Amino acid sequence: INPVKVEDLDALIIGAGFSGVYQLKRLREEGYKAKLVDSGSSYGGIWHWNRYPGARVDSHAPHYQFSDAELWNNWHWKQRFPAHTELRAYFDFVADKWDLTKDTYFETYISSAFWDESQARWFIQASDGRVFRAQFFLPNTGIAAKRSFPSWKGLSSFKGTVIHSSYWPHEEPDLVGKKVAMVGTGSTGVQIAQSLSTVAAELVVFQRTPAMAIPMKQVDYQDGESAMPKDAYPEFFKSVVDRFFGLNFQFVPRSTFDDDDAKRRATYESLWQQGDFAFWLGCYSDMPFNRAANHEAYKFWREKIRARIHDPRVRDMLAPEVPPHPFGCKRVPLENGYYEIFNKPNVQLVDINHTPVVEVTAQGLKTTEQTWDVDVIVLATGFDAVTGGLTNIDIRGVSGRSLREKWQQHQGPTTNLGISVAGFPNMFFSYGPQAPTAFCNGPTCAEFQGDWIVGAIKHVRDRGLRSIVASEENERAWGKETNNIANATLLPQAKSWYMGDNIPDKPRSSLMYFGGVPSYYRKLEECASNGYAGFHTQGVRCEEPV
Ligand code: NA7
Repeated sequence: INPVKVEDLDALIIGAGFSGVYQLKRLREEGYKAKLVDSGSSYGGIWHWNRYPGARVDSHAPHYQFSDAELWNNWHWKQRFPAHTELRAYFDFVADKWDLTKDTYFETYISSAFWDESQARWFIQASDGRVFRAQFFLPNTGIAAKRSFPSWKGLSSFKGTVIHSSYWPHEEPDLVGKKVAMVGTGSTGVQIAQSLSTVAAELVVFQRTPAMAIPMKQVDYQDGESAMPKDAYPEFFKSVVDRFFGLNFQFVPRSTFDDDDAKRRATYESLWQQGDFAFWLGCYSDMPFNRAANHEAYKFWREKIRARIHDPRVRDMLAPEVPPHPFGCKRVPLENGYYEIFNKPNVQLVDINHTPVVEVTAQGLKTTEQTWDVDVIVLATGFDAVTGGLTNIDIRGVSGRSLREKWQQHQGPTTNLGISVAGFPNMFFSYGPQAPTAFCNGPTCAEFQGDWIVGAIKHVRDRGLRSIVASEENERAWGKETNNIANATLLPQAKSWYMGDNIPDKPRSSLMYFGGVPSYYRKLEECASNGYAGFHTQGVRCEEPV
């Protein structure tokens, strides 16, 4: 290492999304020297990258923002579910208000990080050769930092354009009048298909598993209008950690079959009319656990969806009689007219579960049944979710042990409280594995996990300690608890990224803590108030490195 290039810091934070931005602000408030790096060129994290047509957040305003009054008093959302452009504008506004740019390095990709025990410092290397030496390493890489591509033969020989959803060109490609193949029907595919159906001459949607999407019910706000009076915001933001998903949904406090047919139907109908995630996250309390209860919800969903599709063959493909998995056990997309696009003459649906893609030719996609010649292939094929951003970096802890290898050996991620890994001192992440993460409103998790992380850092610094790290014992217990909770639900009955199923050879384990935000939040609080129980600290302040 060339010492000239080493920058000394208290903390190096990766990721200019909600988590990283919040940690930079908080650490600086506490007087620490921290820097934020991101491989992208603007703030927003996932919103920097996800700029495909139709990209918008599925968590509604006013939840999806920071709780700082200085921000929300001066920011007015234009829509209940803001688009990526508005979200990036919000991040720029935050960066300005919080004066973030002087401590941010964009276009800086961190390729490796190793813990030097003798100095009790992380050495963190960027791919351009720069090195940061920091006591604390905070990789907030998010859930979607590593793209997933199909392994089809011939993809590179395609003569047209291939675009992954999260690598959409900043110069918007002109798709007017083009023939477009779009692969994948998760939340991303649903949004892209809705948008492209209005511009492409032909849009062919390649579906492996039908999405069980529900109506978003977008709302446009007039100037200054908000879903809630702003004087209610302070109480509201305090209460988000008491909500299961950090969002304002509560399960119906009854079981599905406690209600007779008429009452159950009325309940479903009212949830459906609310739109948003109400029919998923606010449904009967046994829906995530009981197959019969779940199927009842599926039948209602199916009836609603089928009524919107004209062609009986397409109806069966999009909303089959036998569900491919229990309702809500894969991420439920929110849609705005998704099902109606399949009534349009320029949109076709191909079931690649029955007729798989065999190869990509110079002209397009070839399935076992037909060749589809197109100008553009859009891949909405997802991510090595939750863990991919971390395992992409060569992170080495005590005795040079690799995080990637540790998680491979353990057949899945290992953490204590979804925030720290045994053997990797002074390293914390927010919105990562074995935390509520995708089952928690992003800014909610970013704030309370961020506060906990800053608290742990202060604990170490104020006592003149060298380091803090999860204990192996607590890590095992947390892994067990996380997986036990998942196994008590129907979630493992779906092949989803929640369980690592979407990536070939990725070990199957629960990538998230499904016990809800309130319970998780209490556990973090208890741990901190008990002197970071379950974590080892090492005494004696390290000498300043020479
Ligand atoms: P998802 O939810 O992982 O969806 C990816 C979609 O792509 C899904 O329909 C997959 O089908 C399909 N897919 C993936 N690989 C292939 C291959 N090889 N062949 C055919 N089809 C494939 O990613 P999204 O980007 O939609 O959403 C990610 C999350 O970001 C989202 O849930 C939000 O939380 C934010 P499958 O269902 O596996 O059969």
